[in-house]
Amino acid sequence: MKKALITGITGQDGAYLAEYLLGRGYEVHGIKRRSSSLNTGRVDHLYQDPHEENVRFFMHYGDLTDATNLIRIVQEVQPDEIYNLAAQSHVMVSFETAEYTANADALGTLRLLEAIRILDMADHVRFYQASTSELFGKVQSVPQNEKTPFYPRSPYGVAKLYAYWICVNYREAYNMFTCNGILFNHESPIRGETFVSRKITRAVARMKLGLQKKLYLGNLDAKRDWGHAKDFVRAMWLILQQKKPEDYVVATGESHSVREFVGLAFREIGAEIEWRGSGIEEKGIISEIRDQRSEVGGRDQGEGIGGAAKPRHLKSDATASDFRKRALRAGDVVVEVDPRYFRPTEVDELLGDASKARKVLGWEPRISFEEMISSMVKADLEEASRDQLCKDSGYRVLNYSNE
Ligand code: NAP
Ligand code: G4F
Repeated sequence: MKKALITGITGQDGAYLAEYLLGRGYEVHGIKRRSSSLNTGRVDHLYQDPHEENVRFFMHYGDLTDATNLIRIVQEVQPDEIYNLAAQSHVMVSFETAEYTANADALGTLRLLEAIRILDMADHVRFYQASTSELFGKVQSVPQNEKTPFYPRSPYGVAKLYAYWICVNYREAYNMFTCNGILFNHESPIRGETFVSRKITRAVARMKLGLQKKLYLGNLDAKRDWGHAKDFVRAMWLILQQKKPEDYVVATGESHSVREFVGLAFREIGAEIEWRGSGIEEKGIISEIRDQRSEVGGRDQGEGIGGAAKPRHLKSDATASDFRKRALRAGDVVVEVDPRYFRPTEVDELLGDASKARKVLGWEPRISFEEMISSMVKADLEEASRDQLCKDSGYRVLNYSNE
């Protein structure tokens, strides 16, 4: 049985990858950080009581900033494949925590590679590095592929640039099987709440249920090549199954603006958005509310992560009357620009060319941009409805919507 070690298993990609590898018969080990409250929500459905037989899912406490701990875990687990997904992954936050981001994202990668070397495992361990389209930053050509020069635009991008090159260097210097997956943005219902995609779908769901009045965003013109995380973790695995270690761009080949994302998310709840004004005065206003049946109840229905059943108290025939009851009306200003979300240096537009991944790995995305947004809004409606139930029952509901 193949053994995989995943750093960042409690994150979006770690959870999907763990599920995917377990499905392929792997024994999966994950590194989680100690935190003051539980941080395993995304993988709780994979947990197996260690006292049971045939357990294939294990978690180890660890941190990418702690070399001795990484060496010990790699030694204990003796993995065939290591997927280094752990990172301080928020671009905006990296401007505030630049040193920590470099420590975890850049040096963390080096520590893992050194652990492999120190333990004499360099000749048989396969190593995947979670590289990023943020490396292209201020893009030097459109679309971006494996040959496009890098120009990172944030401490995060710069830290990831080190990680990218140290993987290439260890491949060339020590003949190690190290690969970079240069992944463009990928989202899902379990995306962190402060990335723009989830911030939008969460706000839309909460507005529909009257739990939030407005969504404040930064750069509405930013364009990203957004795919679904489930498709992207499949590419990670494929990258490590090849004969030769190489680097691959993984992307959908479609680019959409933040503004477009907002429009589609609102459409999912039957509301049309009209944009008025420009610059920091631009506003998103509801121009129309359709009498639309909106399904509530399920993120990636029928599958492992979050495949929860529809809560009983929810009506499946939510209609325009819900909007009337819950406050959203045509003419409402629902989106405003807040310059606090502008970045000191921005990546304006990303568009990936994944021809190599398509040709060599036979990879292509299966979930469209529209399907992804739809699944995210539905899942957030389910979550918001839980909050709504609490609120309607007189309990306090926290509002941390505009982070
Ligand atoms: P994510 O949801 O933010 O997950 C990051 C994971 O890393 C979490 O499990 C987090 O633990 C863990 N982590 C953070 N700092 C750590 C440290 N010092 N030691 C150990 N673990 C640490 O990120 P994601 O979206 O799944 O992305 C996975 C990887 O792909 C990241 O490296 C990211 O930079 C990269 N990437 C992501 C995208 C994308 O669009 N999602 C695109 C390209 C590349 P906690 O749960 O305790 O916070
Ligand atoms: O969702 P974002 O924060 O993702 P970003 O910066 O593209 O980074 C993500 O994708 C990278 C791959 O390219 C990963 F490496 C990285 O780990 C992370 O997963 O922002 C997307 C765009 C940006 O241009 C940002 O300025 O949306 C713009 N934006 C506009 N308003 C906002 C907001 N971003 C956030 N987070 N919050 C806003 O209110």
